[in-house]
Amino acid sequence: SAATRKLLVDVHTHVYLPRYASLLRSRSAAPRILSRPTADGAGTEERLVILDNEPSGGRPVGPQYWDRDEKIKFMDKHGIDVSIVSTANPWLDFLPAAEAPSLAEALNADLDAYCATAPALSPALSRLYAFGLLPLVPAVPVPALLAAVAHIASLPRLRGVIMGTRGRGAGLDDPALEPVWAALARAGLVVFLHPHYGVPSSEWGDRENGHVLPLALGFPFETTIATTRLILAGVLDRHPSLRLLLAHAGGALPQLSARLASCVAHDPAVAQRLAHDARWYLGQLYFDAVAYGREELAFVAECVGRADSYEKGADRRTQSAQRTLGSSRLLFGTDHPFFPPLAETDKWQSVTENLEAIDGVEGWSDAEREGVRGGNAARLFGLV
Ligand code: 5CU
Repeated sequence: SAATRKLLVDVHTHVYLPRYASLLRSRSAAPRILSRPTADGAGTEERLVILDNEPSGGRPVGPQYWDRDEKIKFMDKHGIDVSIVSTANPWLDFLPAAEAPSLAEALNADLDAYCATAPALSPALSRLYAFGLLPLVPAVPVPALLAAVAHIASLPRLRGVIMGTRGRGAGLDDPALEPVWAALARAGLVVFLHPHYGVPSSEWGDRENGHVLPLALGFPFETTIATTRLILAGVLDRHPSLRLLLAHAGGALPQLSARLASCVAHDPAVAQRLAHDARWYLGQLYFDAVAYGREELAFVAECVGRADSYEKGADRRTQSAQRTLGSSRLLFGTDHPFFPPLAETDKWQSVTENLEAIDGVEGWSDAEREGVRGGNAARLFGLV
């Protein structure tokens, strides 16, 4: 039965719901959806332009972003049992504070309906759950954010929130967010932290590299900086039950965590603010497994599994216990509908690469692989 079968759960999969796509179509500046003649002049095509200076006139966009049947077809094609969908970037970031709360409320209700009316796996298990949206824009009153958290927590298919890196405009170390972290932790909502802005385009030089540098490097660097600032502000010390899921396997944070710990240790003003060695915080986080390589997954799991061993007086875990602990924080994702195949194929390479990476990590047991494929998500999101 669906309850006992080992589930494949996709925690990184996006939508632009029809209400959101209409908003993007109504705009004349990024983020927007524009319509233009096709190259052969025979018709029109829609393009998604979500960044200023976006190369190549944006990217193709179509029903795979808003049509739920397309999401289910994609899931069926890849054997995905359950998806936790999230609105794709840039969420509501560009809206005025007067408009964002009501649109967040409407989109969160839309998301719950999108999930609730989909075919279910069993009476107790839907195929679709979602991360809601908070109206995180400059000058939005904190009570409006708290009302959005309460609304999301009341919607049965919404199990978390997706959040960009800017918070209310001042980043995730903004003290104004304190009550929001507290409310999210209390409600047990998972916070999916996702990039949008990358690093300044002036860093990418004059050579035409399409979307490669902003997506491959800019996105994960942005996540790395935002999460580091949140850690250094003591958010995880004050809210130990906050569950934070980092996009793209945490970007460069695992690779840089020992350097971060060393820099903190050499800066007493920062070190005295933190309750733990900087590496410890990795063990408090969750990471999507959207890394495309087995070595990368193994490395993240190793850093996470060892995270608390740097504390003074820490017990030494065996290597295999560290591996189990580390892999328990990794969760399969696809990034659908981004990274579609360029030619007609059966399965999407961006999906098969991530599944092969999970299968290929040396030393993981079957149980550890099953955890990353779906068991960890089932526990984190309360699916079973
Ligand atoms: O890699 C990704 O997650 C994405 C995304 O979410 N949005 C986007 O514009 N491109 C890639």
